[in-house]
Amino acid sequence: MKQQLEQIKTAALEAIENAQNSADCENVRVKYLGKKGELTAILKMMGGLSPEERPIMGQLVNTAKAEVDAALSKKVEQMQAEAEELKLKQETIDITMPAKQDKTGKLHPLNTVLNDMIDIFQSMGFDVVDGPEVETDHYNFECLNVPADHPARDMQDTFYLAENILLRTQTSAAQIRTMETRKPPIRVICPGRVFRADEVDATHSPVFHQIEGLVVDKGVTMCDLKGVLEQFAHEIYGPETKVKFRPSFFPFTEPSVEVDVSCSECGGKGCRVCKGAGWIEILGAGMVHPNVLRSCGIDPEEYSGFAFGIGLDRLTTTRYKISDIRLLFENDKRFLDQF
Ligand code: 2U9
Repeated sequence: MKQQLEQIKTAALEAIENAQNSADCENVRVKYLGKKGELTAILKMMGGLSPEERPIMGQLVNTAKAEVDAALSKKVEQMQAEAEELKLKQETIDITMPAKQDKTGKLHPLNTVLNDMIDIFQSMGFDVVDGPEVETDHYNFECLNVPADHPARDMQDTFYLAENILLRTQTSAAQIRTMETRKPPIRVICPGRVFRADEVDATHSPVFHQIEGLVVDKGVTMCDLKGVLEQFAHEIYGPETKVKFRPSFFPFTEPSVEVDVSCSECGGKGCRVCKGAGWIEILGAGMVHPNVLRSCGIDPEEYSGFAFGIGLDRLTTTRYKISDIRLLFENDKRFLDQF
């Protein structure tokens, strides 16, 4: 029986030595130490031994069982350690690898130019106001002294949504609303999208962007208008830029002017950018028409004001030498990534 015990123990230790994985170890445990295992079975055979032999044999079997159990535990621990080491090796991070570039968003060129313009006007004391894109005929045209037979009020030029409801053609309506709710002194700019039923081409889009400005106070004159707009032109194009005021006409301002700046590309000599003129038109402006002040409940005998309108898209295309205005609206990442 002793010999049989020795054989079982040797076989068990050999099986443990040869185990390749945890399933093999479990099979060895069941085969030798389990309820019906070989070492358990040998204990049951001890009934045939003499009372003197029984405790000796019992001790031998228990020692053998403990030896197999310890070898098995050691093997399992060793396998777990090996698996852990392999896992760590596979998960090793190479800290010398270059990091993945994080993709961050960028400002659209229109927003960059708009932010610059807002900074300039805010530094001169202007507030930024907002207004609805869907407007009434009253706020968009009537209050601005645009007569009923003016071509701008034609269905061909304005997007009407219903009778007397339209997509604003300029941001002036927001300034009309400001004059209704605030008392002078008023100094506001209103940036936003505007809509006109234009044919689409490289320089025209039915949706474009404006910044309009309005100043109303006692004693505001054309000198104030010139001072503010010259300051604006010098901040945007540089202090050496020449600024020219040409007489013009708008229904909402009287007198009205259009403002040109000397071409920053050629310094005024004439080039492809300014189409040989040496000047680039940047905005329209004028003294607010007395009828416009009156329509908002402001007495033109007591107050006066000036207003201006700047096309943001043209300012952006000339600054960045963008050849086609449509690129500003297409959101092509290849185009936008260049700014
Ligand atoms: C009020 C009264 C008057 C705003 C003005 C212009 C002249 C002008 C154009 C510039 C380029 C439109 O986007 S554009 O095509 N605008 O020439 N805008 S005066 O006059 C106002 C505004 C508000 C209450």
